[in-house]
Amino acid sequence: MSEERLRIAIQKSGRLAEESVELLKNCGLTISRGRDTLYGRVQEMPIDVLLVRDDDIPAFVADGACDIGVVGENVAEEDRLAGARETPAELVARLGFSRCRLMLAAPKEWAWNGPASLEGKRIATSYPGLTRRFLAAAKVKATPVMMKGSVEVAPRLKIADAVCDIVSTGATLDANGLRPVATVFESEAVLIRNPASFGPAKQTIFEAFMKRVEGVMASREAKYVMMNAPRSAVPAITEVLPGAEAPTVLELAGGGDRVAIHAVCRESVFWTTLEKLKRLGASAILVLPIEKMMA
Ligand code: PRT
Ligand code: ZN
Repeated sequence: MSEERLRIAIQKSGRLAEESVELLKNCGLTISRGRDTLYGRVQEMPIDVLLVRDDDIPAFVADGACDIGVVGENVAEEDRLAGARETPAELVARLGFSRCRLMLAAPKEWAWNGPASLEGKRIATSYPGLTRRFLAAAKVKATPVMMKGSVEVAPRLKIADAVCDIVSTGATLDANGLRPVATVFESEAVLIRNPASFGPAKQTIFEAFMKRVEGVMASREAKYVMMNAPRSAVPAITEVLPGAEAPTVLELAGGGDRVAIHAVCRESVFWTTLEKLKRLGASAILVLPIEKMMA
């Protein structure tokens, strides 16, 4: 009997590709690719990787060609709204990379008076579902015009009056005489899964994989913080440490009033946090990255 393997779809090349591979790498997984450029095999766990176009990922996952996939939430949500599938793929985790916004943008010369300015207009977009949902919520009647790419040129070509497109820095809109006027959807890379239940073997692989993904996500922001401080300041210091559980308090050699405090902070540690610690009497403060974490 052939060994059961979990199949994950990731983008072959593009804005998600590098960080998707990086995520697997941080999970301790290396992809070996033979001559087949579509298919990779993970050595460390029974996982196969399918390298495809991002637009195909929701369908592959929903239909079971793949068990899980990494895709932009914008693409996953648009697929869900299209309603073409009986049971669309399910979102299982937000991955914190490829952050962007789907935004409405209008010619710079327009006097923008809120979404009502779009009444009766044509809006070029690759995301008609998300655009329609926004317009319906804003009670505006406008027509999305589907375009697969180069959406930003539509107003100049008189194909549409405005656009609804992905924005990251805003440079593309600016270069085309457009300005962002409203956010329709905030997106980041997400992990999606097939909605059907996996068999027990696959479920075990999936859970082990997810434990690693969660570990990677948790350790990304997390820091190990160490300092010396007066024993009496321990409760106040614990309050200041962002997202820390009960810290470890250790005696310092030579005794005295001061102790060493060690804590794992699960949220970003900023300079302002260090300044607060200092004011509470802490000294020799060290903030270290955490490579791996498992609850
Ligand atoms: O070939 P394939 O079909 O796999 O890839 P693709 O070309 O369809 O997608 P790709 O690689 O461009 O984007 C994949 C995902 O990355 C998207 O679905 C988003 O979730 C996310 N993402 C993040 C972006 C951007 N940032 C982005 N800036 N997707 C597209 N853009 C485009 C946008 O469409 C516009 O043309 O970049 C331009 C705007 O960028 P700024 O920086 O000028 O604002
Ligand atoms: Zn695409």
